[in-house]
Amino acid sequence: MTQMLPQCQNLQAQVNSLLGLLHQEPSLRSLDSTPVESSLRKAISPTFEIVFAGAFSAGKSMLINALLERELLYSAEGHATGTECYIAYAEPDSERVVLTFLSEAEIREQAGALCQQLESINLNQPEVINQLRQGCQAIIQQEGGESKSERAKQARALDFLLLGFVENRERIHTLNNATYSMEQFNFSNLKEAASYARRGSNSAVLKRIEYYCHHPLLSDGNVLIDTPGIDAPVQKDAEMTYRKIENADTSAVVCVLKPASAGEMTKSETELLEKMRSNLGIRDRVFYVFNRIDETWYNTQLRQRLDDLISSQFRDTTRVYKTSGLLGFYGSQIKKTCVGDRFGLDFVFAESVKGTGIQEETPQFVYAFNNYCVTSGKLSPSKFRISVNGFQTPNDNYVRILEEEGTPLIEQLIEDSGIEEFRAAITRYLTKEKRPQLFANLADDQSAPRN
Ligand SMILES: Nc1nc2c(ncn2[C@@H]2O[C@H](COP(=O)(O)OP(=O)(O)O)[C@@H](O)[C@H]2O)c(=O)[nH]1
Ligand SMILES: [Mg+2]
Repeated sequence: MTQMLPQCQNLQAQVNSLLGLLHQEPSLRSLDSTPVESSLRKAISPTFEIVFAGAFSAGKSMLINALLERELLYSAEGHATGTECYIAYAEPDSERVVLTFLSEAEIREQAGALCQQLESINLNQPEVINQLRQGCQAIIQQEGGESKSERAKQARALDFLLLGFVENRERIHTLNNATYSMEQFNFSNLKEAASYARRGSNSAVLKRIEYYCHHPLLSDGNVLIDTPGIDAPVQKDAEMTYRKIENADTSAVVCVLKPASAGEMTKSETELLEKMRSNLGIRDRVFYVFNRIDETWYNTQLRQRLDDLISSQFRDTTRVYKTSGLLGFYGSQIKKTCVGDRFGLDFVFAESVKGTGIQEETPQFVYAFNNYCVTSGKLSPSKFRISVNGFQTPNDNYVRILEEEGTPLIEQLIEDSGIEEFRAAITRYLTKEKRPQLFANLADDQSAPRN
């Protein structure tokens, strides 16, 4: 934690005793002390909210996991949720989670937004819900898969919403947003809570999750906020993201963009950028992150298009970063592994290598890692001599390469992921710009003449 100036160490006690004196003096008793009290609160425990915004699947959740070097948020292709995730600081022995559910009324409203005929649905009739869910599944089939069309996506979202309601029935209140601690769920750590929340049906009925977790990036009051995609299937969820971005209390906006993977901006990304650029207050606090940068290492055309985009449309900002959340996150995880657990295949990736019995499956990261080693052009041949053998499985190649090259290779991978550079930039901005600004504003507020 940053050290306070010595004269500020007992700020609370000093201010309180001044306020006490003020109240004793009859002629001053009528002065309103609430502004002083609220400034005091901000001065003693300031919070700096960093909002992550972007299109669905840009890699927001993976990027946050990479920054925090742990698997907190669910990251997967084709997973769109309306849950807002707050991640704030905790001491190592007091990590915890708070889950807040949608109310039944909000669930009904969302069902209505996804399918107009459902505006007055009674959610407490199991046969009706069953029929609706069957209808959703039929639509997904007709469309040829859940991500094949807008209609299929909405059917998928509605199906999750209904299932989530049924499965969490006793936790959902009619009008209130019920909150639960992890003890009430019998979760013994953040990971268990995260894996509950990652189920599509649970996340569909969760309004908000607060994780209190231990990481230096979060100390000093920094809070990371993962928002629903700006192209979320439920319009209201997308609007919530815009409200957060515009909120004057937001300290930084991290705009996670997809063109490194898609080649160009989507309509909703362009809209997001236009909104931010037209608002002076926001413009000054935006970080642009082109995530999934690894995909441009293997595709000259993608790389060229991204470079053109950055030099034509991002000339007026110095806050442009290129990251691979995927490589950064797994890099941080395999740093803690060794040959004995086959560099994570036996535990970090245990779930994704289970496979069908005869041959292990290959985790997404192992493919990405092997490609990085031989075709990314990132590794200097004088430092690393790496080959991928055709006669070995991808997993065997992966273990052999790491055994041969060890830590220097992992460190190079993490460096190339751009995550550390981005984390350092955010930290610098918060400590060197935002924190002093907050205190300057507080001082201004207090010295401004009031009437
Ligand atoms: N190649 C690559 N894939 C990524 C990267 N970051 C995320 N992904 C993948 O993109 C998909 C969506 O990521 P997610 O974090 O869920 O995106 P979100 O919807 O913005 O939260 C997942 O399958 C990730 O594994 C990256 O840097 N490189
Ligand atoms: Mg996400």
